[in-house]
Amino acid sequence: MPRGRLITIEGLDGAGKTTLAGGLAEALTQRGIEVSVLREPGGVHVAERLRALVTEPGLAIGARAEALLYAAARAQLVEEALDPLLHAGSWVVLDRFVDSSLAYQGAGRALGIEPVRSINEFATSGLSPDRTLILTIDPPLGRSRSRARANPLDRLEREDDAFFERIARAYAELAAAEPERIRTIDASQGPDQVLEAALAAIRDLL
Ligand code: Z5A
Repeated sequence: MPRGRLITIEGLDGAGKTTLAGGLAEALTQRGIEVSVLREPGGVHVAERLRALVTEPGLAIGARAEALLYAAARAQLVEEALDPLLHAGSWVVLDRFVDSSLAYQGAGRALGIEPVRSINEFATSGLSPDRTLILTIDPPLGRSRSRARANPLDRLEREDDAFFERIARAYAELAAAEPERIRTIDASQGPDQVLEAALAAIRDLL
């Protein structure tokens, strides 16, 4: 049984990651590929509990504790869902993964990319995506899309513009450093164009 493929989707809030994950899974299913869609933080029971904790608006959580909470949720997801699915030959479309921690905690919280990378190496036992699609969007456009939804803003969504600008810059640097794994897609386009660009970016894996 060949190992499945891990496709991760990254980008700022409101970039359209969840929308793309659904569209991509549908397109892969139509091609006869078995695919699961999961999200971070979350995807399995313990990680969903950690998600509720780490996104709760009223909590004061230090930057290091925040990075470790995201890494703990990820460790559980890898052990309980990602490894078994990939070993069983299933593809996984994952809404956020390690690059989110590098960008949000490493750059946004200014903990540094390398320390955050190292706790995540431990959390994931070095699991790396076969392809990562970063949806690029101007922070104000992403914010306006997020705010158009009925949900109240979570703990991180309440941060200022400079926080999100640091994250956008970090994503651009990560993409430049690993062009084979990471492809960027202009997320200011409509959902159909974004899906088309995503399919083009994973064509070599199909
Ligand atoms: N976080 C972190 O700090 N460190 C980590 O390691 C991880 C996460 C894993 C929760 O993540 C928070 O955790 C997040 C980052 C942090 N907080 N912040 N800030 P999340 O992924 O659950 O939250 P999110 O990024 O805020 O998700 P989101 O707002 O749902 O955004 P999205 O998935 O990218 O967008 P969407 O839900 O697909 O679309 C948003 C709206 O735009 C919706 O109305 C769509 O219909 C619309 N949309 C989507 N695509 C388009 C296009 N192409 N054109 C026009 N309109 C569109």
